[in-house]
Amino acid sequence: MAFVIQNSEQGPKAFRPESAGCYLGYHGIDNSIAIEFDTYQHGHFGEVNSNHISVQSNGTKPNSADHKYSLGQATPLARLNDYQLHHVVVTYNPYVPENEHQMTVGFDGIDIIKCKVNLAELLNLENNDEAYVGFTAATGMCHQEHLVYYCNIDRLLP
Ligand SMILES: [Ca+2]
Repeated sequence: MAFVIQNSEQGPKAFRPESAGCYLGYHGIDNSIAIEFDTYQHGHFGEVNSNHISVQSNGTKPNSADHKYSLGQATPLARLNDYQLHHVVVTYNPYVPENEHQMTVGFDGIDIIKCKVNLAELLNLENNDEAYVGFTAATGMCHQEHLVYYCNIDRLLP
């Protein structure tokens, strides 16, 4: 599954049915960034294992599940599909000093990914800071349940 920030011209209908299976539902959504939670290893995507989190973007072009578009990735200590709830926190602060990371992905209390990414420069956003957020998920020949137990989005900066 993936947490997706996007400002595609298709708006909330940007989900692409052809991006099932290994494409996790976000592949092909233009003008987007996705934080994927991937439990299957596809060798042709350069994935390191079957239990990884990756921040994926191709800027304003259609996004890709290929890891050559990864801005940062990590393997969490726990299995993503261990039937347990995991606490994920994605933090984005564009106002950090130039040499620091604007985006972090925390998993069960540990920041495991830090990315230097400025969404206003990477993507074409409404009013330079507005976009759709949501989740996509997909499986191919295998079956898996994806559960978002709670989602809260806080805007901490003006
Ligand atoms: Ca992947």
